[in-house]
Amino acid sequence: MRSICYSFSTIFDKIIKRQIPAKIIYEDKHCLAFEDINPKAKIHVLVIPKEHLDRLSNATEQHINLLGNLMYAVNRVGRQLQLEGYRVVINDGQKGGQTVFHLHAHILSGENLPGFE
Ligand code: D5M
Repeated sequence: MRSICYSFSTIFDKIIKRQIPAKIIYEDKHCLAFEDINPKAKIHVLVIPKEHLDRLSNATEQHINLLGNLMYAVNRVGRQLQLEGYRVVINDGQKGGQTVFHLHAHILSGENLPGFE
């Protein structure tokens, strides 16, 4: 049987492999969380799955567990940092503001964030 080996080399894949440094604040079997290098709020953490998926809109049924594990890791980070509230943002695709093509959830907190009304 032929096995196909895809190589993924986004900056986040390199952080997972510890090839470049990051301020890692949380890790479990499926996910990693670290401080965003260019924070948009007092607290700005990125949560990523260890398995590569480039963007949310490319998720299929086979990624349901990955998506659940990602949201659960967001919950764990919120508890670990004792956040009183936070916003979770996922940018999808260039037109959605995504710049790093390894799925990630932004956790923004530490101040009163405006609502959408
Ligand atoms: O968000 C990509 C985010 O990734 C953006 O807020 C900057 C952040 N970033 C880029 N490189 C690094 C490293 N090396 N460490 C930590 N954070 C990083 P997007 O939703 O794709 O626009």
